[in-house]
Amino acid sequence: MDNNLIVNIEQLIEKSNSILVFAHKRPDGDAVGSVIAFSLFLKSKGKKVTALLPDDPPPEYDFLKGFDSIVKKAEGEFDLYISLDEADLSRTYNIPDNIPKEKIINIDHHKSNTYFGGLNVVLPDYSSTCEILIEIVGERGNTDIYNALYTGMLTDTGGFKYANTSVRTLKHAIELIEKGVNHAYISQMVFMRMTRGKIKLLALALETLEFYGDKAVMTISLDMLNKTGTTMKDTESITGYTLVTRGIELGVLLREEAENRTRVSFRSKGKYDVDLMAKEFGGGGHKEAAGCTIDTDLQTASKIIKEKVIGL
Ligand SMILES: [Mn+2]
Repeated sequence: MDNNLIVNIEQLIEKSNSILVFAHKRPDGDAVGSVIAFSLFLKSKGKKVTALLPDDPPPEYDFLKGFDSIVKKAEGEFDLYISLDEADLSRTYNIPDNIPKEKIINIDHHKSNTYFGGLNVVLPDYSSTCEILIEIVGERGNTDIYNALYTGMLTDTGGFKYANTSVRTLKHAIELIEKGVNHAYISQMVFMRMTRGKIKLLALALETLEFYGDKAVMTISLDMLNKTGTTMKDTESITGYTLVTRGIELGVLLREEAENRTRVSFRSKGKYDVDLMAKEFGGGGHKEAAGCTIDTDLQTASKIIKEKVIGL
């Protein structure tokens, strides 16, 4: 990335004392990793930092140092606001109202980003926000910071499996491993530590899989969460299972968030642009991973998706 951008970020940080670092609702590994990494980085520079995620971060990231100091809500004024992995400020909540635009640094890799900051570092060809931060932090991190950055890059690329994994991404991964990141340990922490409840939830979810040509639909109801003693944050990584079947090009996961609110997540192997699909329902994301919320009950949402996306 352009070195001038890094210099501009540095200047804003140097001028500021209290800084709010935050990411989007329903945080994924990139949101958690980037918020943790950048807040640790700013703390190492002697700044007074508040790290915020508006919803509980998924438990698979609890091994990252700094996980326990993330807060859910922040009020009052800060000298500087750093938004990470958010296409738009509407993607988050629990942050102070009416933040002056010039006090916002917007660092993101969504191509739908609305450039809401005074300084915008929007790089859609980067795998993850963490990958952008790797270049900003450079040699000035420590193991805790590098672990968090590796985690975000690992999860946003599906373990370096998705098409967003570039040569640069892999070079950055090597760089972090050379700096002491234990990649096997992080993989185990992130991918091999499901709770028994979550495994049971996954089994129930797999039972609901329906196949329509090259498309697959999976459903998770509140009743299934209750039965397995799980919560919404346990469902984040289940979406990927909609796409693992041979011949399936589009995976859809419908999650009942409340009586009249259904979260719809889309995954694609590349044939379908799911960012466009999600946008039709007021959502968005990337070409191969996107989501939206439909304000209806699970059954109605399922009907809408089957008509408009599956073509039934
Ligand atoms: Mn991301």
